[in-house]
Amino acid sequence: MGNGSSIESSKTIFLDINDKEEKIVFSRHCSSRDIHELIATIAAVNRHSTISIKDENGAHISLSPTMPANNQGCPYKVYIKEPNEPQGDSEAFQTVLTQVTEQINRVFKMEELKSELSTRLTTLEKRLEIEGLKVVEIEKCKRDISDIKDQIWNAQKKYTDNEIQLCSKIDKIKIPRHNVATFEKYTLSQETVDYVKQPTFDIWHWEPNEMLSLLEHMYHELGLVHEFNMNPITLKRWLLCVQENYRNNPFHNFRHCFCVTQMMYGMIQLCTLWDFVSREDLGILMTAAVCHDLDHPGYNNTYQINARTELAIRYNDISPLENHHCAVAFQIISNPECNIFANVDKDTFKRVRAGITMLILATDMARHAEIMESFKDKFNKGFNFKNKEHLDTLKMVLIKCCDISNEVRPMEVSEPWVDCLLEEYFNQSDREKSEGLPVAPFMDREKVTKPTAQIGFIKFVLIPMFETAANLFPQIDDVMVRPLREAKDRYEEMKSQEDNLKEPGSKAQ
Ligand code: 0WF
Ligand code: ZN
Repeated sequence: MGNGSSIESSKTIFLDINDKEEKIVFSRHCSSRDIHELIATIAAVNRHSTISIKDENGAHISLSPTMPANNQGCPYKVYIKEPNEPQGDSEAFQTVLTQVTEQINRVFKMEELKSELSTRLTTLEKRLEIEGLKVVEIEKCKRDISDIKDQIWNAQKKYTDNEIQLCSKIDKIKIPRHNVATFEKYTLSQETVDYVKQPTFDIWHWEPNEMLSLLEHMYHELGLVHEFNMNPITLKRWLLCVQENYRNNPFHNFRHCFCVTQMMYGMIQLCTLWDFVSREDLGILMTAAVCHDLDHPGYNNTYQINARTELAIRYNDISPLENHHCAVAFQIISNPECNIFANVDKDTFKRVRAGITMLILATDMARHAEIMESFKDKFNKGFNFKNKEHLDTLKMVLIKCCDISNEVRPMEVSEPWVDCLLEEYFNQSDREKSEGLPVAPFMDREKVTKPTAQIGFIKFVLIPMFETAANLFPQIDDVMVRPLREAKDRYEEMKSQEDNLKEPGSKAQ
């Protein structure tokens, strides 16, 4: 994460692979499949091989990021069973056909089971809620509900574990391997509850589980769980699933999602937004923030389009990333176990879906000028909170502000983000160079420095945007625009120091 937290959250395991000791290091937040694939790569075997590991006593160790650490010289022994040997053409074809048929059947069975269980679950939940059952019946009912939920969860897990090859890669979402029981409930102190409302909140201080608890808290505190009649356990599962579907990029990762959502929560508090917009709109703003960069691959739209990636082709070069983030968001929601909007009526769901989609698509910086002009136009004509178009542009400006708001935060919090972003940018430009694609100067490690990257961005993008928002909510000026001006001054100072260190005559651009 740029401040050493990724080092603390990594784990080292020693393995005996084919009588050779190997050391593997992985993040505690990676999936079991990531570890499986890592071992398969080291052992140079097919990634679909069965891999099991045992300790020196022969006890099986589960292959997961929570596996117990061991020591050098005392490695876990790795046992690999490769898939069947290649067969003759017609035999191989028959095997593949059988496997595909089995998988199709499994998918249909799984869908049937999910649908049947969901219907039973809804009926039971309705009876519990409406009929006012006797205590004994209620307890039985609750046990049934819990059993059914476990069955759906396990069925869904088996389904994803089967790696259905029929779906293209981008159609698959990751379902968390661990259940909500492992999503520990942190008791948040009053101090934390107050602090998380501030843009000064130190977002680096928190472990992934703590961030999940903080997000959960925000949904409860804003009255969104009540407004959308959310099942609190579904909220937990949804958050876990969202976390699992952010990748470990240097910048576009789950901590960025947390940062943007925490800033949205902070702006809602700062502007007492509940006095101006509905709870439904608050839910749209928060949920769009949570989902806005889901499954970001770490390479921007320009790369996607120039490299003619699967995403660019799928979305015809039109905001491919943002369309993808949004599609993944609704793939997650389409899973009954993670559907935080399961209990709203059809019309509400339509409005919420349209609202979230509009906001995620608005985060494409290629649309920056268009959206800002549209908002300024409405403001100049007299902003009307009752007018849907006016409200839509305001919500778009708000999510845009939050998305790129790092420099509003105190320097100790904001600066590591620039390193993370430059790391991601440099990865991209290195790849573009190696693939013979055009490279943007602000991504080129030969051309850009921290202050040069930030000065123009703060001066021409951030300050004007936050000043525009401050026209409607003047409290933004002191709390957000002022730190931006201070950040710009700081980077200008940094740049003159850099310039002074350079050889005379080689003045920076
Ligand atoms: C590094 C700099 C930059 N600085 C930020 O604080 C920040 C926050 N979000 N983003 C940021 N980029 C981007 C992530 C994805 C989209 C926005 N970048 C901006 C670029 C170097 O330089 C400019 C400057 C002005 C206009 C366009 C690019
Ligand atoms: Zn973002």
